[in-house]
Amino acid sequence: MNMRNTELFERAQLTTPGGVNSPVRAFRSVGGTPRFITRAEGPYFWDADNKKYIDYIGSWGPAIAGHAHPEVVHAVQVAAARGLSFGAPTEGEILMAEEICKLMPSIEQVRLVSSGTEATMSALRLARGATGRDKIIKFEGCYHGHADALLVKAGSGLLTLGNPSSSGVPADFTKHTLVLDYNNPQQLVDTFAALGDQIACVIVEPVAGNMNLIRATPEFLQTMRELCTRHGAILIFDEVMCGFRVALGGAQSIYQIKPDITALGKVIGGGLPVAAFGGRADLMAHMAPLGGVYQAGTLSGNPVAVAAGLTTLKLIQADGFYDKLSTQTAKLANGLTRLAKENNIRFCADSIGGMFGLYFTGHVPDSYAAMMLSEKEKFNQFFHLMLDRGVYLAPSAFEAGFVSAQHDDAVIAATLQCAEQAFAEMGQR
Ligand code: HOZ
Repeated sequence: MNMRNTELFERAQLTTPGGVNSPVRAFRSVGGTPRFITRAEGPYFWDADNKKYIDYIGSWGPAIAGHAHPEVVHAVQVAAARGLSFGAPTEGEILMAEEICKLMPSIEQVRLVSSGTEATMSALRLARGATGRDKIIKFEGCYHGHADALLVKAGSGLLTLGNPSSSGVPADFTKHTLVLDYNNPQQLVDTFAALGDQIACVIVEPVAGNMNLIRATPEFLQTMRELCTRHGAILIFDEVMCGFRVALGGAQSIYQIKPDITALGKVIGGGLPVAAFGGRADLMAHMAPLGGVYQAGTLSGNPVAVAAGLTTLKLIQADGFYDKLSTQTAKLANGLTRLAKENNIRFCADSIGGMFGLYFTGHVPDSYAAMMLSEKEKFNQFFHLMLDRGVYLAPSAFEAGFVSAQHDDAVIAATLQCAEQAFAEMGQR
C-alpha cells in the first residue's frame, strides 16, 4: 500500500524542496504521503500505486471539462505538430482574446500571460502606472499569486504552512499594501476617506477560493466599486480561480459588477499554462508597446496552450453546461451536509457553479477570521478517510474544491457513499 508514492516522495525530496513544486501538494497541512499522479481521465486520476481516485481538485480548477477531454487533447496534438512555440504572434491568440472579450464584456482588451501570478502582478503594475499612485488594497485571506506586494496575509499554500505572509519579501516592497477584512464595507469606506487620493487599486477575489470558498456579499463589492469610481482608483477582480468556474461570465456576471481590470487563469488554459489580464481599453493602452507599463513573456500566448484553452472555452459554452455543473456540485455539497448531520458532525458546505467549500463549522464562513474557526483536525480526519476510500479532496482545509462536467450522478453517488462511511467513523471517535 502506497509503496511507490512513498518511494517517489522520498526521492523527490532529495532534489526538490519539500519534494513538490507547489507547497500545498506536499500534504503538510493534512499529513501523510502526497500521491504522485500517473494519469487522469474524466473525473478520475490514478496514483503511482495504481489506485484510482475521484478527483475534486481538477488541477485546482482548469479541468472543468474533465481530465484529458478528447477534444482538448486532439487540439493540443494538432497544435503541437505545427510547432511548440514561436515567440511571434499567432491567429490563435486573436481568437482567444476575442473569445474572452465576448464572454466577459468588462474586458475590452486583454493580454495573455502564462500564470495567474503573472496576471495579477501585471494588473497591479498597470493600475499603478495608469493612476500614478502607489498604494493598493487587498483583503486578508485572498491569494493573488506570489508577487511580493501581494504576498501579505494571503491564503492558499501559505495557510497550509500556517503563515499567511512569506519571508523573503522586504518590508519596503509591501509598505504600500493595505490589508483589510473581507466582507467589511465600512473598513473600505474609512480607508478611502483617509487615503483615497493615494490608492491605485483594490484587488479582490469576488468569490474567494484560497481561504476555502467564501462568497463576497453584494454590498461589499458594490461599495468597493463605488469607492474606486469616486476616488479614481482601479478595481481589479482576480477571477483566476472563479472566472469561468462559478458562471460562464465569471463572478462579475453573478454580482453584475464591472471591474476595471480582470485577472484570469486556470480554465482559460484548459490544463496548460494560459492566464490573462484585461479590462477597459483606455487602461490597457498603458501597456507596452502602446504605453509605458512594461510586461513581456517568451511563452505568453503559446500556441499549444492557447489551443487547449480555446477548445475548453468552446466546451463550456455548450447548452446547459453551467446548469449541469452547478446541479452536480450542489448535489455533492447538500449530500455531504445531510450525511454529516446524520452523524452529528458539525459541518456545512457551500457551492457556486463548479466550486465548493467544506467547513467543519456551524455556519458557512464569510471572512478569513470566520474560516479560521473551522476545526482543522476534523477536516484532516475526513480528508484521510476519503482518500483511503478513493476520493481526492484538496489536501488543505483552506482550499476550495472543484467539480467537472464529467462528475455525473454515479460519481457523486460513489463519493457520498464514501462520505457516509467516513462521517460514520468520525462520529464514533
Ligand atoms: N495555488 C493553488 C491553489 N490555490 C495550488 C497550485 C498547485 O499546487 O498546483
